[in-house]
Amino acid sequence: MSVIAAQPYDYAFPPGRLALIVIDMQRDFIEEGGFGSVLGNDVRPLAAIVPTVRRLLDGFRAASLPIVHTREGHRPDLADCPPSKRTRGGGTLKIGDKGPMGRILVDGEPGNDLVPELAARPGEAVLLKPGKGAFYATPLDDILRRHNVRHLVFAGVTTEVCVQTTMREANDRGYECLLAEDATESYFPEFKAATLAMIRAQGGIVGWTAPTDTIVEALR
Ligand code: TIU
Repeated sequence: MSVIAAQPYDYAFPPGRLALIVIDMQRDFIEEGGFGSVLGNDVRPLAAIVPTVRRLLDGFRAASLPIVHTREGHRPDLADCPPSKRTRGGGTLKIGDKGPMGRILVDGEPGNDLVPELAARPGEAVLLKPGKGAFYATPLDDILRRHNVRHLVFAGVTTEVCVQTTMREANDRGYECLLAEDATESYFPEFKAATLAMIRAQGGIVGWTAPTDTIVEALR
């Protein structure tokens, strides 16, 4: 087994059998002028992790390991968007409405694209996910089974919403989950800190956390 120094203890994985899941690094959550910033969030902390996520991606690319990107979004007809999700918040801008970067959280719109620095390369899967968790209503589990991996590294946004939800879904499906601490971010720093703490509490009840450099070094 290969080993990565992590919290709450070393993370072990079979060499060559590790996949990277990059959650929702889409323009609407990360770029100034997108949906996230229009809602009043400060997107700068999220934009700041882009180079770190890129280092992680490049480490997995150099090691020829599987990579899956996700985008939170819906079909243009919104058939996969429950009304409860569309109306939540009661604001004027709803999913499917015209936002600053096209229709909000709709597949094919500019705001739903991954930020250009983190664009997928040929051979990397990009999944459209209608939920917060990336296993719900997507072929993620099938893709990972086809790659024969049970060990997953996570990056992306936001730590406590889509990243944590996906890690919990993966954990319940028997995957061993490692979160790259500095390749994930939240609009709320206290939520990120709490999420890292709760993932590794109780002996790693959801999984492990480690810095990106430590993970990339272990892939070499
Ligand atoms: N990707 C993701 O986390 N979607 C969200 O809706 N996050 C929020 O923090 N709102």
